[in-house]
Amino acid sequence: MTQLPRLDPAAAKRQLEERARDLGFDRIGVARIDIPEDEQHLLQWLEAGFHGEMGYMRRHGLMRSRPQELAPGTIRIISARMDYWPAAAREPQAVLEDAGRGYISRYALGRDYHKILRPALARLAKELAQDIGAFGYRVCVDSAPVLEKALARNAGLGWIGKHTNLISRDAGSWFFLGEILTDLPLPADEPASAHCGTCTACIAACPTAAIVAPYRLDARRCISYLTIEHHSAIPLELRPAIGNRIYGCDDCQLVCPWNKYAHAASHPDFQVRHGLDAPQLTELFAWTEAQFEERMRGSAIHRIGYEKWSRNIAVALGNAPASEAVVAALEGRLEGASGLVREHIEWALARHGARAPGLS
Ligand code: B12
Ligand code: SF4
Ligand code: SF4
Repeated sequence: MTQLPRLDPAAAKRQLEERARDLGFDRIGVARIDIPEDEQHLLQWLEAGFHGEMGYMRRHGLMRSRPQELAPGTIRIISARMDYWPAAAREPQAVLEDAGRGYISRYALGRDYHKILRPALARLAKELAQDIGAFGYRVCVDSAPVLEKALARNAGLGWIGKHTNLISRDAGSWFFLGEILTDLPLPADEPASAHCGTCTACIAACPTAAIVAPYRLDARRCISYLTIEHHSAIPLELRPAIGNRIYGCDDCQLVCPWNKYAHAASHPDFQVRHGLDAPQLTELFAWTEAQFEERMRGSAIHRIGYEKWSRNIAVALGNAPASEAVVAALEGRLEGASGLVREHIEWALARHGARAPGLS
């Protein structure tokens, strides 16, 4: 462990909170590292196969619930929240009900959050080191293999709701999480208490019944997984329920009563780009790969690539009201389509009573 002979842990924490606010974080907390119950839940979740094609979840093993194995010497987790709700975006329900438009989840309408949170956390750690002297740390956002929600709960940032997202009593759930794993002996916060009570609105609202029990998400049924993480064909039986959701899904959070306390994002980079809050499906489907690359640069959507993006839009077009424009948009992309995209286009055309040329 780093030697900091004159460290005043309480003063260091106050510095940290001040610096975090200045860097755009909406809340920060400090957790101890032990999460034995969450480790058990993670193991059961993997055992049930709920992770689907996300093989990295299994590969990272117990490092996910034991941060000290990921970064030796870690004794505290600094957990940070950044709100992303884009206030100026088109009203979500109106877009979900307009089947000719694509619905993109609120978190992905602006710039990729990894590009915002990671540098801000690295800067926070550097600035704190200037204040109190060098210390050991590692920055994590999302892809780093720690159980972020469990650690954030223990840092007092909120509780894990029945839909499995972290909720804060005074800020809802429209926020990202990031962490600094550290060897600093900072004073730990009290874990947040849970406030779902008897509510089950998220379970009832899920279009694909992915929340198989309170706090248990079968990712293989979740539209967020199907449209972002799943690489192969989307299971036929789930395609109709996906509706017009072409990247991620927000339904379980849209119905959560705690989100009336959510705050709008203050970071300008979370505001909508390229009209992605209510795009016409036929227009999106006409994008070439070069246009996708250019327009999605810097967006989280870029990570899924043109092929999966096209697969998702084909499903939404299959669920859109039949029209000549929809059929023409689908047929227009058949030539040169990969096997994966072609199969989804053929499915969509069949939904509209049309056939791909060459099919008997
Ligand atoms: C894998 C992953 C996914 C997967 C699986 C989601 C999941 N629930 O696990 C998929 C692709 C489906 C997904 C979707 C989304 N994700 Co995601 N995802 C992750 C990631 C990388 C790992 C999550 C994980 O460890 N899952 C493992 C399982 C075991 O955990 P769990 O389901 O949450 O279960 C916990 C509890 O519910 C409880 N539990 C489990 N079973 C049981 C049973 C009982 C009886 C009890 C009492 C408790 C209990 O213990 C578990 C451990 O704490 C994290 C980042 C990270 N590194 O943590 C982001 C993260 C969770 N995702 C995030 C977001 C924003 C989303 C979406 C909202 C995006 C979108 N709009 O499409 C959706 C939300 C879907 C949903 N309802 O959860 C944010 C959440 C922020 C927040 N406020 O909570 C995170 C933290 C990323 C970030 N850095 O901000 N995600
Ligand atoms: S994100 Fe959508 S599909 Fe996934 S659990 Fe929530 S409502 Fe269900
Ligand atoms: S909708 Fe209800 S049950 Fe679901 S997370 Fe929110 S408060 Fe909890």
